[in-house]
Amino acid sequence: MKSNGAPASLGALRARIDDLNTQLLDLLQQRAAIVLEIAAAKREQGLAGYDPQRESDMLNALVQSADGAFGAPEITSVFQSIFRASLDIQDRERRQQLRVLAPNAVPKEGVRVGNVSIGGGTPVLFAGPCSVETPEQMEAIAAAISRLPVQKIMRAGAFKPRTNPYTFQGLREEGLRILRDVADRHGLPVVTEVLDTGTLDAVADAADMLQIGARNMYNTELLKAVGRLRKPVLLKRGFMATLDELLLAAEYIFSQGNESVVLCERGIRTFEGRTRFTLDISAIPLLKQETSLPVIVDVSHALGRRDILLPCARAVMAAGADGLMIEAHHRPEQALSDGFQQVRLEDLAAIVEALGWSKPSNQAGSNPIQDTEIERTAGTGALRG
Ligand code: PRE
Ligand code: MN
Repeated sequence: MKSNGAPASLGALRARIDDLNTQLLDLLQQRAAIVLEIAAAKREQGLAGYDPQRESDMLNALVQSADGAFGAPEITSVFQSIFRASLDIQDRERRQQLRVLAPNAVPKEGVRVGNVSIGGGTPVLFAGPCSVETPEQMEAIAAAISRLPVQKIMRAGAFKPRTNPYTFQGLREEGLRILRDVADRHGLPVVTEVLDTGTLDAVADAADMLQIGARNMYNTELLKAVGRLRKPVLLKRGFMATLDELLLAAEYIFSQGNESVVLCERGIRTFEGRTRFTLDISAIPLLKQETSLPVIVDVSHALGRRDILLPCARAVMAAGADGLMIEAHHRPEQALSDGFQQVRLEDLAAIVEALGWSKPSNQAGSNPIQDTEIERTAGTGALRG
C-alpha cells in the first residue's frame, strides 16, 4: 500500500520484487561461496560433501521459524533446491579438478609409443592376433603387419582373461618372450594386456604399451600401479562402464603421474545378440569433446564378427577416432582364442586400403572381407570370450 492508502501500482510492486531478487541472488552467491569453502575443508578431513543430517537440521529450524505466506511445504521445497544446488556446484568443482579433463592433459602430438604417435592427427592401427600362440604364428603375423603402409602397433595377448577357465589362458611369460623377440625383429612397437600387479613388471619389461582390459577397468590397484610407471597405457572401457567411470579410471592412472593414456571403446553390453557387444559410436565424439585424450576403437571385440567390420570401422573413423584395433591372424580358423572374429592378413591389408589410410583415394563402398567370411562359432557371445 502507498502511504496515502491507495494500492501500489503493479510496476512499483514489480520493482520491489526485482530489488528483492537482486538481494536474494547476492545472498545465494554468498552462501554458495561458503558451501565451496566448507567443501574444501571437508575434503581435507576426508569427509563427504553430502550431509543429510545437517540438511535436515537446517530445514527443521527454518520450518519452525517460518511465519509468513510461505508455509512448511514451500520453505521445504525452496531450501531443498538450494541444498541440491550446493551439491551440484561441489560436483562441478570436483569434475573441473580432474586432471584427465584438463584441456592439455595430453599434448597436441598425442601419446607416443616408440615411433608411433596416437592422437596426433594420423590414424593408428593396432593389429595382431588375440593371443600369442607360437613363434611361427607371431612371425607370420608380424611380417604382414610390418608391411602395412600405416602407423601401426602390434597387439597380442600373453596373459588372457578368458571367461571360461577351461579355455586357452595364454602362454604367459613365454608369450611375452615370443612377442618381444618378434616385435624387435620387425621393428614394431607392441601392446599387450596386463592382468594384475603381480605380473606387471614382467609385462612392462616386454611391452611398449600396457593394455588394461575391459574386465580390469575397475581394478583400482592395477590402475594406480600402471600410473606409477612411465609407460603408455591403453585403457579399455569396461563393457558395463559409463563414460564417467572410464574417465575416472583414467584419472587413477593420471593421479599417479602417468599422463600417457589412450582410451579404447570396445563395445558395451546391451540386449542385442547379433553382435558380441554393442559398439557405442557416440562415446567417440563425447570423449573427444570432453578430453584431449586419444580415443581408439576395438572393432573386433565390439562386433565379434568380421563381415560388418569395415562399415563399422568407417563409422568409427568418421566419428573422430584416432585409430582402430583389429584382431588379425594368419589362420583364423586355427586360432586358440577369438578365431571367429579375427581377420586374415590379406583382409587386414585390404581393410587398411579401403579405409584410405594407405592411399589418398578412399574406396568407399567395397567390402573386401564379406566374401572370405568364415563360419562363426555357434553359441552366445558370453561363452566365447
Ligand atoms: C550444505 C551443502 C551440502 C550438504 O549436504 C549440507 C549442507 C549446504 O548447502 O548448506 C553445506 C555443507 O556442505 C555443510 O554444511 O556441511
Ligand atoms: Mn580377443
